[in-house]
Amino acid sequence: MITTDNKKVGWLDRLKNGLHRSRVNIIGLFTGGKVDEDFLEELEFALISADMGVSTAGELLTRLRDTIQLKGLKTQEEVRDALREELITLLTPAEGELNIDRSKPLVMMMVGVNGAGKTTSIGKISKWFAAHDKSVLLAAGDTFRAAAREQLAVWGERNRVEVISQTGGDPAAVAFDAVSAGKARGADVVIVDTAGRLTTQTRLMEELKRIARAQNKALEGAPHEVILVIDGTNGQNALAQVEAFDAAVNLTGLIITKLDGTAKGGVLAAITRMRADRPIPIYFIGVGESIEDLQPFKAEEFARALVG
Ligand SMILES: Nc1nc2c(ncn2[C@@H]2O[C@H](COP(=O)(O)OP(=O)(O)OP(=O)(O)O)[C@@H](O)[C@H]2O)c(=O)[nH]1
Ligand SMILES: [Mg+2]
Repeated sequence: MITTDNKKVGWLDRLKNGLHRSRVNIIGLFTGGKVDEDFLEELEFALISADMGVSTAGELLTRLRDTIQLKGLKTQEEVRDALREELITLLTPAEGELNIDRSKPLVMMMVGVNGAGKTTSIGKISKWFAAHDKSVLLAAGDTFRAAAREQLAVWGERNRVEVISQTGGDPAAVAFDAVSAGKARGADVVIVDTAGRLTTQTRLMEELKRIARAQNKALEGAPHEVILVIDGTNGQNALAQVEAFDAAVNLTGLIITKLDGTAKGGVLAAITRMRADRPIPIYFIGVGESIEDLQPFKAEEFARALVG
């Protein structure tokens, strides 16, 4: 998604601004003083406050203490470099590129809690695909609300992307129709939007399975990607969302939005660590509402934005 160097600089600044609160708390500790137990404890607290959670921050600090001993690090500046490296190592398994050429059409299903940013992200991604000469078909699987259908329809018109919808219809039927249409028309990508749902709404979580099965009936192997969209300001609750949606529909990727508001950012480290054995790639992160505000996740970029 990164097209020019100019855009890239703008993006990095936006990411840094977005993570401002955590950044100030963490970077503010590096005042050039001594590397003692008080300093390390304050650092651990700043990482916990940045939404990393107690265990991830604890693990980072254990590794950092080992490195300080092993390499005989003396200055805070050296410790900051070491912290950045540890964070990059922790986050790197979450880097992953969306490979859309492995099926035609490639079918992507978007899931998540209410208001996470699913429909907005679909809009941004479709626009990007369209700009790269990939034909996209959208399934308005959020059949509950007319506004949701309209939201996608507007996006579709703006970007010359066809939207399959059904007034008051069954989301599984809409998904089936869209994947069938995508197959028949030789579309490159079919994206299935779904209504937001809470992880505690058992019936709605079950419904997701049915929506996924309908896609598989229309095209074996579909959905190829099941992407959980997470609101970056949800903090540690994001972990529960990953577990619940993964248990229901086997997630293949994540998008973390709204890293521009009150989000603290550390939750990306917590999610990656939680799934250290079987990482779920974070395909994109979002720092705002315009199309350039959704960009691929890069561990080093993110670590630099968070801890300097
Ligand atoms: N600041 C900010 N706002 C965002 C971002 N992504 C989405 N939003 C806003 O979040 C709100 C909800 O976005 P939607 O895309 O409608 O969320 P959704 O997951 O489709 O919501 P439901 O369909 O109701 O579950 C909208 O006002 C978006 O403009 C982001 O990266 N940053
Ligand atoms: Mg929506």
